[in-house]
Amino acid sequence: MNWLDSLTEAFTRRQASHVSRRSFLSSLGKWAVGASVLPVLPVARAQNEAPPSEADMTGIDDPTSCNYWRYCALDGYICACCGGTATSCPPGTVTAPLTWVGTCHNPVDGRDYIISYNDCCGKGECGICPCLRTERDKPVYHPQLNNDINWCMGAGSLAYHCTIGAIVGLAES
Ligand code: ABN
Repeated sequence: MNWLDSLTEAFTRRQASHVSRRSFLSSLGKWAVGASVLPVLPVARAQNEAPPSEADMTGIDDPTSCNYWRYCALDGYICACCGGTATSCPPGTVTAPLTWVGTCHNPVDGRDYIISYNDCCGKGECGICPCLRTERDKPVYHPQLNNDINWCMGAGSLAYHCTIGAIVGLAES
């Protein structure tokens, strides 16, 4: 281990003679800030979620259940419980023209579909059938792929009521 001691000593002496105290402290500070910020940087954590287990499959074909296959990235109240359907807003609400999209697996035909999640707006929160699923949900800096946004901003009224899940098309792999 003598060689390591010598090497470390030589390196330390060299640094001491070439680097001022101020610049050493400044570098140390930058490293400390960098190391503390790195773990809190936003990352997409939802990408590798496991598929639902056998026990979770109840309701996978029921549009009023949060387990319905089309709702794999739905965050909100299910419109089918609020006087609408899986694809249409309840009477008295307006379908938001801006949406976010997800890709859900249909277990019946084994294919993946692109789903448009439209918020229904113009009435207060429905409050029935809350649902939060996050398959392939992306951080908010990919807004079109993030579900935690009130998309009523494009609908004339910011009042959020519920969310539908309409098939846009097949997701080609
Ligand atoms: N897109 C559903 C939603 C609405 C309001 C607030 C958060 C999420």
